[in-house]
Amino acid sequence: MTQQKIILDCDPGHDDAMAILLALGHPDIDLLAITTVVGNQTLEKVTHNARAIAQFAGMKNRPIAAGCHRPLIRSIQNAAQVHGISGLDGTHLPEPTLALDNRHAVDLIIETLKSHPAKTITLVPIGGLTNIALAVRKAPEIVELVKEVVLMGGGYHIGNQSAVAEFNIRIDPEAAHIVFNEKWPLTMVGLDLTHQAKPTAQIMADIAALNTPISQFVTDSMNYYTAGYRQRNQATDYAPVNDPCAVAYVIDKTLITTQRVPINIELQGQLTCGMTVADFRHPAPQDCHTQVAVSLDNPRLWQLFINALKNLA
Ligand SMILES: [Ca+2]
Repeated sequence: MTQQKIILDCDPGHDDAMAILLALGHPDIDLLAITTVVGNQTLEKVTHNARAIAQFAGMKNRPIAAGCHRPLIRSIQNAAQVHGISGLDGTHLPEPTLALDNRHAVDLIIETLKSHPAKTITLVPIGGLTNIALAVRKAPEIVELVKEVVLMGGGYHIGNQSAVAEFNIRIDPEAAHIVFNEKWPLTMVGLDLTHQAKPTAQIMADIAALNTPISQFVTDSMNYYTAGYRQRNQATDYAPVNDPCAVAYVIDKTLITTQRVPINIELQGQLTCGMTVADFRHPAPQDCHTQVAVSLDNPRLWQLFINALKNLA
């Protein structure tokens, strides 16, 4: 099977870290570059975290570049209530020595796309869309070069940052508007899908049983992430993980069912700003370039993830 080449644009973040582990550990993914963007925490913190997790997982000879330190227009909103002051609270990673690429993330994305054959690289944004929006404004020709965009963000019936808006879209809705309106094939892996991605106690036990430094990191991450989730939701199960679902879809498209539907981003609404408005009223038009992720084979997602952790051990 040919490897899928991806660029992962992220803001680690506990679930971003798990997405990086899945991308590095799965043999079907060729992770060409990691780029970072302000989101769950400041650009400085998420870039530090990306370097730390990539080094911890043994990434070599692949660039990591920092991108935008704030959204296009709006002021910065972080997710410290979910990911803590560091962005990875509750975990213990060694201080990274991995060098940061000296290019801006936007330039690294453009140059990487231009240095590979057209339509061989999938963009996987799992944070706010600021870097991707600026890349396509700076170099509009990348629309034709990208194989597809598979992003974690949004939700067609649900929000988390507000009643109807998801965090990654809500923090930079103008950037999301740009990205969703370019004519590249785009899959929105939103909250409707990712809320199905909850590990069971048995899955968490299977991860712990790997008994490696990386499995310990995942256990610490999930314990921290789940404690906040249980408190906020008065729940007793494990927190769902968002970002790994986008990587999993690139690895195996049979894990997730999708529906083609036009999607646009609300920019004006006092109550609805950042909503990913999906129009399900009619069959999708022939030229519809967007689709939403609908249902997940959750046991297979976790099997994929555990296998990736084994490969990294
Ligand atoms: Ca993220």
